Amino acid sequence: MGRALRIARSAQILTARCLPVVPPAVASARLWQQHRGVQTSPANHASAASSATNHKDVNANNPLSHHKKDWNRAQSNGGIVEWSEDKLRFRFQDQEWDELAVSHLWLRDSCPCHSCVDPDSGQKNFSTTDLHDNPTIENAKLHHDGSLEIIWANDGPSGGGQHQSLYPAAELRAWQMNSAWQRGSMGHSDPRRILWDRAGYEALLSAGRCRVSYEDWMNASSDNTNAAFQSALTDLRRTGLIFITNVPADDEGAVERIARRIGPVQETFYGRTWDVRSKPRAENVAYTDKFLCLHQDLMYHDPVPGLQLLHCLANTCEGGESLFSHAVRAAYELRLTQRRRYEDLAGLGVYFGYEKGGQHCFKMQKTIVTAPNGLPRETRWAPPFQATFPLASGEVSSKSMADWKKAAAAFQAIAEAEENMLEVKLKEGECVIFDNRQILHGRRQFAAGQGSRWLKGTYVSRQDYAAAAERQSKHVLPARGAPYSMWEEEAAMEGVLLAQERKVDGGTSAV
Ligand SMILES: O=C(O)CCC(=O)C(=O)O
Ligand SMILES: [Fe+2]
Ligand SMILES: [Zn+2]
Repeated sequence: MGRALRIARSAQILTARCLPVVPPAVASARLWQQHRGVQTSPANHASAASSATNHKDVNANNPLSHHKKDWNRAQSNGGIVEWSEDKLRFRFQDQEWDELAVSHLWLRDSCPCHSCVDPDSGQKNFSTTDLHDNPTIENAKLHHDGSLEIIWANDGPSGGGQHQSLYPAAELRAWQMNSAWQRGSMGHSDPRRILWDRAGYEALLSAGRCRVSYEDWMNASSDNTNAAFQSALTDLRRTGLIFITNVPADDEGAVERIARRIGPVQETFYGRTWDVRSKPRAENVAYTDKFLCLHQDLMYHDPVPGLQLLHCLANTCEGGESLFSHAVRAAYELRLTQRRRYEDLAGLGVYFGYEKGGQHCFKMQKTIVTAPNGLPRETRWAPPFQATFPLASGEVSSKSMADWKKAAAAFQAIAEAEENMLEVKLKEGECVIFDNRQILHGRRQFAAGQGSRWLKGTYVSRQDYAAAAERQSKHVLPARGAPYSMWEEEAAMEGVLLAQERKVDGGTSAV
């Protein structure tokens, strides 16, 4: 769920830097013996060469067959691989063709072998510019274990000789998922988001979801296999909001320890952690007893924090209820009901700023951050923290501001609607974690004179949150053959909205 989620994690990065090892079953000594400029003997490549044939569009049912090209084909008990002069496509024995045709250049550049990628550092030993524009495949084969072997002819980094690449099966699955991601609004291994409204979230709580005890959250083995922790992290990724219960209420260090189960805290000029308490001449409206409308934190900060945590140490004042609303859900609804307003929020920028105590932050943000397919991925909404608009004197800037204002009001009305907004009064010893890029938070005014209210907060960066999600996905990567259906459980929670979106969007992918 996280979603700068998604700053694109390219398949190259995934290939070359994250999965350096080839399954032992297919790693042969010769593969690792190659060095830059050393030519390997063609006789070594008999395995890949064995069953290749040349043919013209053999598979009429192939979704890619409308590209009228010559395709070479190699069939083995692992499946079929075909390559034309610039593309390669494959199909495992038990699968349909995947809608994936990768370019020779990309494939050669992504070779994970130890002469191309340093096995210790995981860094590349050649530059993409060393490659020919369109590297030549001499032969290819899908092995029984699902790995793909390619023999390259006239290889740039090998000084014009041959080069052998072996891409592990897990990599091929990752390519398939990555291409699904490029078509959709989510990260390649992200679970489907639950775009909850108040009733939807309350139903999850009643079903025992989105809540985990401090003991379970902290009590995980070093490889994070603890089921309660994994389930809470999944809930966080899907809903963007979870509650940790029974946190020691007098422990000021607890919030940082809770955060560290996901990743290091993101320190900002507010500190590693910070206290939300009403005080005179507060440097932030959060540190008063006033009503605080729905917002996201630090829209003027680069990077915008990924997760926010608030641990409640005291909450005996009257009022001070916490408010939450799913901003991406509101963006979807806006898109469904007022498309022009949606486009305005996705296209027009608004400025956020903070200038006090020697700090100077200033940033332009689009209110709705969209995925490549135009669907909403994140939002940037924080009315109290807006800076002034660029001087609205010319016709263009005056119109932009007026258009943004109308669209923003429509978005706000949806986000703040009673049926969309969750209201909870945090108890002492509760800690809330929410995705600051997708969930809006606020609080009601409270009576600071009687009782006390004290929250301790911190952030985790988007990057560290994504890394935790990635670690988790490694545990639950689906078996071959089921890459897209893995997160389908609970699709009912996405309900009417998703169904409508599918209709509007002509079937485009996951929410
Ligand atoms: O007082 C609260 O409940 C929340 C304050 C707030 O918005 C924040 O700490 O970011
Ligand atoms: Fe806030
Ligand atoms: Zn290589």
